[in-house]
Amino acid sequence: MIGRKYTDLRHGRTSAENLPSRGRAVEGRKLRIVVEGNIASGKSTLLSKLSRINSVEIMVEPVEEWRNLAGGNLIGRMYEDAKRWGYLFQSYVLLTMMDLHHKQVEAPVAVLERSVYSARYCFVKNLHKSGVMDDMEHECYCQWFDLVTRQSPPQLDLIVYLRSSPEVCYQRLQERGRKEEKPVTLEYLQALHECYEDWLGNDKHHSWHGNTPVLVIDGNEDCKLNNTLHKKHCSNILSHL
Ligand code: UDP
Ligand code: D5M
Ligand code: MG
Repeated sequence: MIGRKYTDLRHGRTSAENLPSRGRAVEGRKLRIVVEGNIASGKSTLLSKLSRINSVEIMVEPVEEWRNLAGGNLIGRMYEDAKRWGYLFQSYVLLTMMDLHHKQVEAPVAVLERSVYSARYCFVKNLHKSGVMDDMEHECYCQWFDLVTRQSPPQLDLIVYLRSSPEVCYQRLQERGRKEEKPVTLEYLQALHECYEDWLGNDKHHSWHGNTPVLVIDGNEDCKLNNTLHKKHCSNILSHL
């Protein structure tokens, strides 16, 4: 459990001096949380609320880098033709996300949007399962993944799974209106949802990553209709450290 003052979000800001000293939050040790969930489940929106806490620094997914690689829009190409660009995209996600995992931050708590693990256990798994990524590409990706994560293991102290239904995600995705995401179908979101459920839906602690605790949050509730919702989520997250 983290210090009481630290979790007090009434004023939207707390002090970095109130370092936690129990549980995973041992004084002096910086903590890393990853927020996971389907496309348009509400991760970035939740992160922007978490960023209002002084002791927290957020790191959003490097979508802008994926949009601009040597002048080309790699994520756009991946959505247009995943068979041609899927492997290259995943290899760039691995590179950019590993960079994010190992970025040094000043704040006691860093919150990342997604991780190399969801790339592998949800997106890549789905690409392979659906036959878009062939066996050789998959094998090569997995060998790279195993090598880099073994040599530089990402620190994970808590996984927050924002569980939103595929239907809710689809509606939010359309409202968000990113042009690259036009090809995204409800079926694709359903397939990813299944992968997320297989990966994080059942465990309270994740055995594959040193028993990292998994906190599941209902993402279907709409923060635009309930302005205290994020305060509740933020307190809940910090109380699990
Ligand atoms: N959104 C919403 N209600 C919520 C959370 C998010 O309407 O409770 C909207 C948000 O404004 C955005 C879209 O849903 O237009 C997707 O949210 P976000 O980008 O945070 O999702 P992510 O893809 O990062 O999970
Ligand atoms: O994720 C941002 C966008 O990036 C969204 O269109 C999904 C896509 N994305 C993120 N990671 C991957 C991987 N590993 N493979 C394929 N597509 C990916 P958002 O959830 O909207 O914040
Ligand atoms: Mg996002």
